[in-house]
Amino acid sequence: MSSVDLQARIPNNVNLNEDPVLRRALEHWQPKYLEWWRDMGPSDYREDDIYLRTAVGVGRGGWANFDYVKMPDYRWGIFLAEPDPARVIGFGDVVGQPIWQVVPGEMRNRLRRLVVTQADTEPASVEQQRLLGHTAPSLYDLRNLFQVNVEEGRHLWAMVYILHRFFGADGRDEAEDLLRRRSGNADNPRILQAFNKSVDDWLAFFCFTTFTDRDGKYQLAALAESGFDPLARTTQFMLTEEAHHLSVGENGVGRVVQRTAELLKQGTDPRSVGAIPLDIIQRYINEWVTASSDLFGGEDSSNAAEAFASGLKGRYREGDGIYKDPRALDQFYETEIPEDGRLVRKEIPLRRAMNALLLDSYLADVHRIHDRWNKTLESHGLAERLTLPSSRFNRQQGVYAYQPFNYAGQLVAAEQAEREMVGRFPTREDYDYVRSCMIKVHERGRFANWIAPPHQGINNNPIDFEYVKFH
Ligand code: BYC
Repeated sequence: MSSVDLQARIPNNVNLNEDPVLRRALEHWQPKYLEWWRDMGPSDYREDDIYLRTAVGVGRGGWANFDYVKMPDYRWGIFLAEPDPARVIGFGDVVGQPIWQVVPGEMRNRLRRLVVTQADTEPASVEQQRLLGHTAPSLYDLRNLFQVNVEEGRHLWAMVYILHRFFGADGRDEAEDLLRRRSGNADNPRILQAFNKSVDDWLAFFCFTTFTDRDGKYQLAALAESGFDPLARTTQFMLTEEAHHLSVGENGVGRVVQRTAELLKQGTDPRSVGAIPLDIIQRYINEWVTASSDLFGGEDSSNAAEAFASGLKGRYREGDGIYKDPRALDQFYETEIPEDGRLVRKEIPLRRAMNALLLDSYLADVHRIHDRWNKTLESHGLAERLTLPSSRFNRQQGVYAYQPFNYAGQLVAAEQAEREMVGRFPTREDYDYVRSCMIKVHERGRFANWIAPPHQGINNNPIDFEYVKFH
């Protein structure tokens, strides 16, 4: 059991006090992080007391503490899941070999790239969401936004620890760059496309936390299988926090759907009362599910094959022993790929299809959520249903990128494909309308008219709990 030091300047369970060089390096990075948080973290609300959970350990059942905290005083710490002394590498060419506590030299560059890509998404999301506090539909939602934000900040710390501890001067340079790139900046953007998109309203935020954070869940789960044990353990613990972010998204969109369904059932046009019509919700879903699918990279990828072969990144739930061959050799992933204007059946060697496999697991999860939202429509006696586009539609990465697919995933003529795009994504008017609905609500237990209250509060508190105390 590693001991947890909560009194240290940087709370941690990685024995920072026994490694003064590392501790000093991280303490040197800390004020730069705080400066970034001040400039790029949530705008305003600095003096307010937010009812937040803070990670204080990694033990089962008791890892977090809930209390009022001013966000700049949040205790961002470094926590790795408990080591498993029996663990061996579970996949790839190195299956069955001991896990590594340091980075094998030949894997350094590949691993650094994976860690930096993961790390970069964390501050990016905070930057994307920085203005949303001004239009929160309730205290409950305002608190959830800030909870997500501070924990994405902690996830940045989790990755920066790995960079500082295992990648020397290169890692320290990368950690600095993580605070320099900016979401949406033309000259110095974030690495992955979806993290440069704007998230200017709460429907976009809920779609982001449903679809983009969910990519985080699957990527972290794949890294949690890593033969590089510190990365596996840090991502395992990140997943514990991530679950809440996903529920904020899934329930958030669900509550918007519910409110719209209630209005439609009583014969009220949502637009007449500042709520959000289903067709706009549908267009937001189309936008975010397609952009988030691109985050899995190409379906046929030599990068992914090498990361798998070398034991750096496994499949979803690899450690549960659900795959028949942990080496993934002599097997193929069957798919259809466009060639010369038609779809051709193709067998991709399984190792090269690791991104496709992860995307499939992700999309199965997305379909489950979408079914749940449709159940809400059904239970209100409505005939309308939300849909999900084919995973080939509107892709910018991988084998389907920029190919003329319709919404259902059929290859069509270029002009028809262009026509298919019309009406599928939010228009300027949609964004303007949704933004016009975003009126902040600060009274306890009250919710904006475009969203239903949640079923329960946070940490067994009532829904009308004072989740934010303003000063
Ligand atoms: N945008 O071989 P390919 C989260 C690049 S979210 C831009 O097809 P690969 C979170 C790729 O880098 C989870 N570039 O795919 C959520 C490569 O470039 P190079 C984040 C892209 O490399 C919400 C080239 O295209 N974690 O945690 O196997 C809030 C060919 O790539 C994109 C990770 O992503 C793109 N969408 O896979 C907060 C895990 N896609 O090498 C947090 C770590 C691909 O030719 N990252 N490219 O210059 C990875 O595992 C991999 O880097 C990727 C890409 C899955 C992203």
